[in-house]
Amino acid sequence: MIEQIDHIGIAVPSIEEALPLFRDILGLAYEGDDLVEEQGVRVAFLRAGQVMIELLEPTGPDTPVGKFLSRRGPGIHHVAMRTGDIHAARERVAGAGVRLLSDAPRDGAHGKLISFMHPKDTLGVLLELTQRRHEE
Ligand code: CMX
Repeated sequence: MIEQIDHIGIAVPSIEEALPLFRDILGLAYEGDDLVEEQGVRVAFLRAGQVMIELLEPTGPDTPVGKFLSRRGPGIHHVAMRTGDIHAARERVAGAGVRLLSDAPRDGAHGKLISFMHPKDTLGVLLELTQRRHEE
């Protein structure tokens, strides 16, 4: 059902201030940024082989990432699992009793479809299902 880890989301107060570590010191290729207004977050992608690092900067304090930062500070926010069929993946996890945080897949960065599972049902780790649009 899951093909690979798609990306690891890291919450940061400022993408601009986080970029020197990931891009300049670690040497990851910067692959652009995006504003996901629905989630209240600006994201920047850096390639680490087949997996992306997604830096997440909140657009305000009353957003999921803004609240995460104020409670915990910067750190790993979520792990995204890539699937070729997000609808089937949603049915499978929901059938196992894992709560999904939306009634249907939502639009994520770079035109992907995404769905989050509740971290209370996934061992404290916020897990995201993600499907690239062209695979629909
Ligand atoms: N990882 C693990 N646990 C998390 C978490 C995270 N990223 N975010 C919140 N939690 C935990 C909190 O620690 C808290 O636990 P306790 O009750 O034990 O203290 C609990 O979840 C509730 O946290 P909260 O701050 O009160 O936040 P809410 O209940 O309002 O929301 C959640 C929590 C997960 C439902 C919400 O953050 C959410 O909907 N997240 C999914 C959307 C999202 O994160 N979008 C940004 C990324 C966008 C993208 O990648 O495109």
